[in-house]
Amino acid sequence: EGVLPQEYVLIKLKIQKLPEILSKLNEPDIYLVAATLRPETMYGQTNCWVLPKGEYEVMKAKNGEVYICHEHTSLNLSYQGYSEEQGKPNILAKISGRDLIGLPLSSPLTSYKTIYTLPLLTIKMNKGTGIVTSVPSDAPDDYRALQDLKENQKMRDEYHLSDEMVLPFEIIPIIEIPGFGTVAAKKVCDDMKIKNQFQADKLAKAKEMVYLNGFYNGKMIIGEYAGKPVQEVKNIIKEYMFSTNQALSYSE
Ligand code: A2H
Repeated sequence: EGVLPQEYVLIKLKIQKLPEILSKLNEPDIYLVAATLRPETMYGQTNCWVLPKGEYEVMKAKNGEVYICHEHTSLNLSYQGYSEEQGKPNILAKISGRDLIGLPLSSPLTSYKTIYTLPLLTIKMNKGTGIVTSVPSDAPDDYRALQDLKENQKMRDEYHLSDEMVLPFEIIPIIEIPGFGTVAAKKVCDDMKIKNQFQADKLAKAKEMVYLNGFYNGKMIIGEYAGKPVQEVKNIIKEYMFSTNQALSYSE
């Protein structure tokens, strides 16, 4: 880990229908917050990931909004202007990853009106919020984990996922990278014959390759900035989501 703080964009994914354990809090607007370094890829979200065994907190921020994230994140957020009192986040409840799986969500910029929370077994709980939004076109981890669920009915059954939460979600091409096409993560995973989400070394290489090439050579092919280089629009899209209150700034 570096010495400098990492700055993330937290994407707000609103829970469309609260489960009992959350509806009893009488807070109508509750968001999963997912940490990303690639705000310009949010056009391609197909689902959101949580760690089934993870423990999350439900935090009421000083602006009245309610966020779900890992406890280290709520504590950090309390020092970053999101709480009345620094170091004292207002925690309404705790909830396990398992209880978040299968929830319908609305998320910024994606063309899917509803996406679902799905299990990802490789989430690190000491990083970001412990919640990751999934962009299978450009993130090899996301591509491979979504394929795992699509190809494996047993795995879907294990997490009580209906087919509708997984199978209809096609990859959305959002960025063209010369030499990689418009679904770079799929190309690299297929080329490297990555078989599942647990092939950590191969996935790390794939991620690095797609990430660097996407940033330096990628061009948007969707949305308002179609035709523009990723480098040029990354911050514009980030600021747009901040100013419309669809995302939060967070560092750790
Ligand atoms: B990125 P860094 Cl399209 N555990 O967002 C595992 N992965 C996590 C995480 C956690 N606790 N918190 C965040 N992440 C993911 C989009 C994306 C991302 C694309 C392409 C590459 C990419 C959509 N998923 O990341 O270790 C999040 O996935 C490649 C760097 O803090 C976040 O950005 O450097 C990224 O890893 C943060 O990684």
